[in-house]
Amino acid sequence: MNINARPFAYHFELAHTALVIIDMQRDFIEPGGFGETLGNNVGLLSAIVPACQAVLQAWRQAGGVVVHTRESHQPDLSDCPPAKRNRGQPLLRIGDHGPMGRILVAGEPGNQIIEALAPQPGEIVIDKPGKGAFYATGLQETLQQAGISHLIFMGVTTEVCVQTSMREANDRGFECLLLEDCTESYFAHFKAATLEMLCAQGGIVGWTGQSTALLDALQTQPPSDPVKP
Ligand code: TIU
Repeated sequence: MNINARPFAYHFELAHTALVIIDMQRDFIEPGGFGETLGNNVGLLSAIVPACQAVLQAWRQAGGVVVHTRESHQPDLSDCPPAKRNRGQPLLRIGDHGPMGRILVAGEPGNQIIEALAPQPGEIVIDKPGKGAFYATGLQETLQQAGISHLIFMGVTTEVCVQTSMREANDRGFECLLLEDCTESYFAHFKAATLEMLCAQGGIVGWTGQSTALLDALQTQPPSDPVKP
């Protein structure tokens, strides 16, 4: 399939492409979680949920591989370096008790992916202690075993976990597309700058494009059996 994108058309084959949804968790999108403790207006991020839902539904219908990530730490915080926990002056630190449970800790209510984008059985779920989806996870091996060479990204936040993950993926040889209307930041100018820099210099990190272009391409694709991860 070919879809319109920046800096030029993005080509992918469904059987070798995964939809990667970065950190669409209550901790970043709802009040009382990690994003808000850092001083951010978390209300800004929910605007992308309908577009993400439309892509996820179409991708599932087409039978494509889906990867969900969660930024999360073990309850004993053994995977949270002090440099991360002690940074800045948040209202609550990672591991502290908040209104949605312990901040950014695996298994807590706030650490779950929002209901609208909840993983389905058979989809890959990656708990990651860093901002990038490849650091200290088995994601690279999982994708290689599934024959995946292309990644289509959605999620939050554009300039932190999404950009870090896309850069890690690009360095590992994956061909990456970021859906512009399916990613969001707490800072509009950071989102705009990130989109611009990722696809500059002939696609130095990868491609960016609109979800409608992907949806149109998927509609012309005959339904297939789900691709097994
Ligand atoms: N603070 C911020 O913008 N983002 C994060 O801490 N994590 C993610 O982007 N997921």
